[in-house]
Amino acid sequence: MAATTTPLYETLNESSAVALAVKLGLFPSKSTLTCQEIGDGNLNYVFHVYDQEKERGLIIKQAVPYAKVVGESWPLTIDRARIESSALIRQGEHVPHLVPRVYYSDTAMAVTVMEDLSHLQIARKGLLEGKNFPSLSAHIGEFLGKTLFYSSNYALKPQVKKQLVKQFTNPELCDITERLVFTDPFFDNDTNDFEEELRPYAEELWQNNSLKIEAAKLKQLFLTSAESLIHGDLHTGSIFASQEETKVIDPEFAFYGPIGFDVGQFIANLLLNALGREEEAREPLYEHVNIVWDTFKQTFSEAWKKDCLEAYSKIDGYLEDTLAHIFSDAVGFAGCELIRRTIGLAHVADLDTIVPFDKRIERKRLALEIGAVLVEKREQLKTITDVLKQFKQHLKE
Ligand code: SR1
Ligand code: MG
Repeated sequence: MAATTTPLYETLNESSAVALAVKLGLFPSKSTLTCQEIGDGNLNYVFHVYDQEKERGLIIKQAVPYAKVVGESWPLTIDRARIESSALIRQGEHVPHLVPRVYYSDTAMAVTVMEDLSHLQIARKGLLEGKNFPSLSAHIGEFLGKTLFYSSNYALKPQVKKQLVKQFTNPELCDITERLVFTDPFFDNDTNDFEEELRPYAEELWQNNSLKIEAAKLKQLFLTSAESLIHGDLHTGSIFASQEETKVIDPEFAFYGPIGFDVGQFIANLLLNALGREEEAREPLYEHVNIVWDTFKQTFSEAWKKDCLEAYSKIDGYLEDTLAHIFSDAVGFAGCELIRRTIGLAHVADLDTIVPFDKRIERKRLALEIGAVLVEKREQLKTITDVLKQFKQHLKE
């Protein structure tokens, strides 16, 4: 059974998507428009409407009242469309060059009409083709530094921030992450999905109580730490990129959560891509990991020095202490992401397309091993160099 919608909700198809774009005055009525459903994500429909003559397009995204990846048996709130368009608008206030422009949104229809980014490529696809997107990590570092700082208590009056926490309460999408990232992969749960050859390693992980306690602590942080308006699903499939441009899309999982979550998920997805590559091709990914952390740290610190409202902000050591806790959280969250993308429900092509099969299993085994180290040793790993050292060491053994 699908989630609740109102009578104003109607599922779009290619012709009603075109009609909507014309009705909204986004194209003149006589335009020669084409439309294609291009959604390849797990949850929504995405229509690309294109004016052949003017060579101009736009995107109409619609949330359906269930998870598309599973079907109507998995009801899912369409409120995620409201969350997504509001998050894009807020992010656009701080990093307009790094998110798509929103032209229109309608909560009842669960529709967001936004900038056409089809001149760009999904970063995961490009990375899999061996592209390195030189600007990617500096852009994402800036995105993280600005969006996370300016939505936090460091930059906002407590009353304003509390209102935002309410506006961005997103229980159903958070529940997906709580289960698929933080719970199911750590237990022998039916939602898990992995090759039989990985079972001994999965079982080892399920029997590792100290790892499970650390995973439980990270889950608690995700459940309770309302630090900033986070993207909530910042993997490389949520990013469009080219050599020069980067746009972060799909913030339907956005809510007030721990700052380290977005940072950790992005780093983990870079590492997942590195795991699919041969040694000589991994360096650009390591550079991205270094750059994203350094740029995040620098952007966040500059914003803090310029705009921090907190009375304690100028106390020596407070900023450094804040960055240190964000870092260890991010390392732990990165570990959870490595584990869940290997044995959980939602996989990544970076691992699943590794050939031959034996190599795939070996790299997945390493993903589990490294993931567990990042979760368990997150407090000991003090710098991004320490994290990369661990990663490289495991790949060599
Ligand atoms: C049912 S949704 C599965 C995954 O896809 C999304 O992009 C999130 O990563 C979620 O965990
Ligand atoms: Mg998504």
